[in-house]
Amino acid sequence: MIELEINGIPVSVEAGTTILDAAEQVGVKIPKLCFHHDLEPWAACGICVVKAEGSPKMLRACATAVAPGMKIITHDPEIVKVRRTVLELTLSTHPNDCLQCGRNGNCELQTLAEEFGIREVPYEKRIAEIPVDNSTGSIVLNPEKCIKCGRCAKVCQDMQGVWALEFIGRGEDTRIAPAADVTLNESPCIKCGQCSAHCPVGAIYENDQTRPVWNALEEGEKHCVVQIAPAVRVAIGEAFGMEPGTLSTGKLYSALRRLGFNAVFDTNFTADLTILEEGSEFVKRVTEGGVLPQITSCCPAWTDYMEKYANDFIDNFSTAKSPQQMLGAMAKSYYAEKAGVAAKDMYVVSIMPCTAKKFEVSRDDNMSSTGFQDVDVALTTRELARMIKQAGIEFTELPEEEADSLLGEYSGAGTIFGVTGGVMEAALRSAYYLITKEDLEDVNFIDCRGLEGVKEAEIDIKGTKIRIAIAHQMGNVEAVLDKVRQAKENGEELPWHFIEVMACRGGCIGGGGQPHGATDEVRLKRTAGIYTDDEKSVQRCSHHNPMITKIYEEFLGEPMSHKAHELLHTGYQE
Ligand code: HC1
Ligand code: SF4
Repeated sequence: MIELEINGIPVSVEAGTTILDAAEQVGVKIPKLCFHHDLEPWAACGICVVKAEGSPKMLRACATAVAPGMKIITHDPEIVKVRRTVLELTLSTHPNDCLQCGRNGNCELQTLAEEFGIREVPYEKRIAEIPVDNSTGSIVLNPEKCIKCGRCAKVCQDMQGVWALEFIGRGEDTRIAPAADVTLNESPCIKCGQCSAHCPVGAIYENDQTRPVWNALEEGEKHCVVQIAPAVRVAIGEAFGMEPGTLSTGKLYSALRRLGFNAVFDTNFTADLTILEEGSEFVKRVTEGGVLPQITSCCPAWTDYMEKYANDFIDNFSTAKSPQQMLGAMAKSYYAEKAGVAAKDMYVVSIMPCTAKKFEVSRDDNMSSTGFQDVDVALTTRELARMIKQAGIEFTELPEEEADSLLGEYSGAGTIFGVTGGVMEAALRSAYYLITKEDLEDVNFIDCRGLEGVKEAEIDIKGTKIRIAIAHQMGNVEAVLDKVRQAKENGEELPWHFIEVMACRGGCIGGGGQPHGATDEVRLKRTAGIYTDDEKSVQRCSHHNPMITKIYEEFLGEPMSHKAHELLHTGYQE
């Protein structure tokens, strides 16, 4: 351990700890802009400067490791003056339209300007006039607001391995953009939204689609139904001051009813349905010699990546649509029939932790046999939080309500879709049953859980050994794919039979549309909330969900039936 002092407070930390982290441990807050706990520090902005006794120059607290006996001063008039200058220079190239900004009230630059009491900026204002890029329909890049901290490019390159964003230009004209200055839609971007989740200001944000949803609710011409994704329930509370991981399912249902939706459904229900379809598909591939490994397809950023960069895996992709799309298809068919509403008169909204879900709803492959787009609009958790605030709903005071039962009841297996490893764990719980016609004694697959980038396990299903891999955070995925490619090339045994991929760190709980401020600490709290939901569920396996049994009996026939294929399965772009 290294012993040092910060502002005279003794502190003992592990070797390699930065001054910034050591200070946080004793409750001393050093301002930061380019630094984020998910990323390696690169000391770009200079606002975290501190002094060390005996050192002639100021140190950047984010990128300097502690040393034994250091005496650090984090705040004195000279340091505050330097920080104020950094802020003033940043503000000199930043527009003053905070009131019309998507990050108003939740902007790291705005907070610092307020804390430092900035009232005027003694430098000439120079705002870059570069058009806003909304070419993806999922995320919006507004270069005017960019403070060149570099977080988005780091996330895109280092965490996601996509390289859609980089610094282009030189000197004063340096800015963040896709390489060769193409639009985001022409770039390798997979719309995961991790850049928007890490941007400290309003330079990259979700494409706000709350207006058309308000219009549909106000006009009342369409029968408006809504679904909530697994991961939304453990994160939306953060937008209302609640602890990350707080389960807000019941409050969400009542908030959505108060907003005016005619029916409130749960994506967890169709997560259960996905398991029956995808699990049956897997069992068929294993028992009848189909293409293996089977790879999950419910993450649209991952699907986009596969189609662009790994389409040698098209035949490995499960043809099951994602739970979001399945719910839309079931709402416009099964539910529409029951409710006596024509599919053309239905408006399906989904609340997702994800920006790529906006892209998924408009994929050509996601038309179903209803003849209409399965889902009309996908909103992120952040957009729903704003709608709830606009409607004057006190979220924390809401009563707990139930979802509408037809497409709302779910098992613990459905809810764990929201975390990395959850789709796999849910699939294994039911694959065991589908193969053996017996239930597992213990449904917990601990090897599937946790934040390790790639997880592996082997499961013995009465003599059939199934090897699985789980990868999350796009940057971890290529290594998994390469291992499969190598085995195929060398004619060796495949390393795995089933692979789960989620583009965001931690799975959907860490999605690009979730409330800002996710770090691993927050992700673990949201994850714990999901497992609590699983443990308290009456049914822990998808095939035990009574409404799933009912829907097959009344409507779909059996998993993988012709009708199920027409409504619930899809294809991919070669
Ligand atoms: Fe997800 Fe999924 S788990 S993709 O992460 O399969 O977005 O939450 O809704 O569709 O169910 C996201 C979450 C979500 C789908 C499900
Ligand atoms: Fe990169 Fe994802 Fe942002 Fe696209 S959405 S620029 S892939 S981080």
